[in-house]
Amino acid sequence: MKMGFRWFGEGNDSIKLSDIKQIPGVTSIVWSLHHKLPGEVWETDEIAQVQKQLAPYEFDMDVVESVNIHDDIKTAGPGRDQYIANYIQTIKNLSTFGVKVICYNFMPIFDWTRTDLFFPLEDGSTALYYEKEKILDDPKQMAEYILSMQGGMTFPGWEPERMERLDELFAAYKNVSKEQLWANLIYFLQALMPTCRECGIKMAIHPDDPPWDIFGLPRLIVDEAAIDRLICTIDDPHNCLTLCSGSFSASPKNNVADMVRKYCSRIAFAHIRNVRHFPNGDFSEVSHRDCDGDSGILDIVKAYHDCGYEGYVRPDHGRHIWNEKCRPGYGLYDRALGIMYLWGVWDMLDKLKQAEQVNV
Ligand code: CS2
Ligand code: MN
Repeated sequence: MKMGFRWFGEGNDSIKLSDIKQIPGVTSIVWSLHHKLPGEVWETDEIAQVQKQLAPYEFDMDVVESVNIHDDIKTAGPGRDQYIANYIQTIKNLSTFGVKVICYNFMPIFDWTRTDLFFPLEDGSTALYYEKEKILDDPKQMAEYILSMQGGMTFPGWEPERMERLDELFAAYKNVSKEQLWANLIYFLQALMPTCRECGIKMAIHPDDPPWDIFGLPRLIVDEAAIDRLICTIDDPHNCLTLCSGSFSASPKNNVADMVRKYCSRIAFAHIRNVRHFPNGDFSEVSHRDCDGDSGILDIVKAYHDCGYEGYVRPDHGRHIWNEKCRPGYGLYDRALGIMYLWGVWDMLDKLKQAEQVNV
């Protein structure tokens, strides 16, 4: 596996590239142009700036997360074809910098959704938390809460410009059924595939987080049946997955290790994160250590190892520890601990495999 670390860009992240460089085994910076609104073309001079920032540290820029998708593409609105043309141009521009994977999602209106961004855990740290009951109420209240936590930082998928237009957005999605949303996703991907083939770029969809409908909005990428549908409908090696263990395992029905084994050849990017379930359906994010949560981190890492996974990985969210002031879920310390846990398991599996090969 190739280890990555999500970094929000100079002036937009409290973490320095020189600090990331000191985490063992990190070779990729998972980056984005966070000032761009969904639908805008990413220009080559803007991409070149990031390349220039990463170069002294010898990080690659192979994985972009996210190039967000305009709501007109998701709702088949009037600007859809123009926004798809812009997306295709962005893919072409990214490919000239050697980008190999684009992580994106097709969630209506809201990206990842949590009700508490700093939920206290028993050990004194805090983490992202989802309280099911709270999602029954008012989406505006939730958006206001999330935006109030931004403190000047960008939260991808929670652009204030979009959140201000929630009524308009909900109206645009009113007549978009789950089936129509599927049709719009397929239309979008079909339009992109020729360019992806030409440019050698894989489109890696991130699951819906959490993996169920919220506020009456349909959500697609929630389980194995949905993945089957997606990859069979467009059976192209450039139509891939970002397998996010934390997103899928928020639903106890999903077994992420099984998914890894089933879809390994189509996983371009792995997010590894651990989640603890509560009997009423609430869930909390926890450390990467297997026994701290219910995602089955050891089984997941073993599944990747058994499959000979050579794609990109990153620890997804971490807790907030040691009083670090950071973007929710994206501190330095706990993600670095997560990486070391993942390497610990991986290196041991490598060693056992080598010993097995010597013994045969
Ligand atoms: C990420 C997602 O922070 C997170 O939960 O895993 O927001 C992810 O970046 C997007 O859904 C990808 O488009
Ligand atoms: Mn994720």
